[in-house]
Amino acid sequence: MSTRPTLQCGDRLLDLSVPSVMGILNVTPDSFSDGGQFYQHNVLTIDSVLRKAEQMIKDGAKILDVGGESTRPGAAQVTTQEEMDRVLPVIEQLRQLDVILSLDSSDPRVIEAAVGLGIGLINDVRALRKEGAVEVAANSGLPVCLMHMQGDSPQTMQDKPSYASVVDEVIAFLNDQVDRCASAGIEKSKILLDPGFGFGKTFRHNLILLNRLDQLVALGYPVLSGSSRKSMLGLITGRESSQRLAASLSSAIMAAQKGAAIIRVHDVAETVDALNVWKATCEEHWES
Ligand code: 8Y7
Repeated sequence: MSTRPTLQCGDRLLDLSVPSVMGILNVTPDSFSDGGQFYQHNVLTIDSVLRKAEQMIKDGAKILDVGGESTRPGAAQVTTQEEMDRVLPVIEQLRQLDVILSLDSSDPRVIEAAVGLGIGLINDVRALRKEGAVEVAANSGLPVCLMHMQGDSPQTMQDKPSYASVVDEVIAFLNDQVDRCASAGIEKSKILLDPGFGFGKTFRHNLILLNRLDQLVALGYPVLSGSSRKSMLGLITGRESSQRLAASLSSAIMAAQKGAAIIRVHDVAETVDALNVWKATCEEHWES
């Protein structure tokens, strides 16, 4: 019997033998593309988040990524308390569902509190570079997704992205972060990597990174790819974020073909269908 590669995410196991879909749950009033969807008169309604989460699970999401900080370029900064007030009640409610909960946060105090509520994955766009974050992550024993971003913050990352070689620099950065995390006691088997589409990158940088995603995969860590509705797709198609579904599916398939393990998306049902078609054509999944 062959053993499938898996990743232990808290009390749940993620199958890494096929690409998994991570559904995006932004509990922010101001996020790119879907900000404010769970707010009524400026108040977060947990019930609407729960309904959306249940739908995403029905549609085939294996992971839900809960985030309370908008990383849209130029978005207002959030305080620790505000971020906690947004994400912790949601995590508490979603904890009962049959899905891996991922926390999208860079704040060690928010991460620590969410770990206490039973999340299964830490997803940090700042790759645990905030003071105290790597220690909290190491103590949790949970897997961590380390994302590349040029610069320290979404507020400034798009000022003037520049690289001699974007693929080499992203890989060098991520290798450095892996070493730093390993030194802090995070097992390498618990690390995932992400090129960070749109984070301190020009249109061309994003295209090169997607085209060369296999080079990141070749490092041997599961790779998370997040291009859903991003501006690179808007530049190619000339469409607004709400009209970028077809473009998002196309980039999701490309990422899967290049070996990505997790695809982070807004549109779960459609992405699961598209990936299933791709998967059916992969030799190891042919029905006899
Ligand atoms: C990514 C992400 C965002 C991504 C990972 C958006 C939180 C912007 N993008 N996390 N977060 N990778 N790991 O458009 O690409 O969803 S926020």
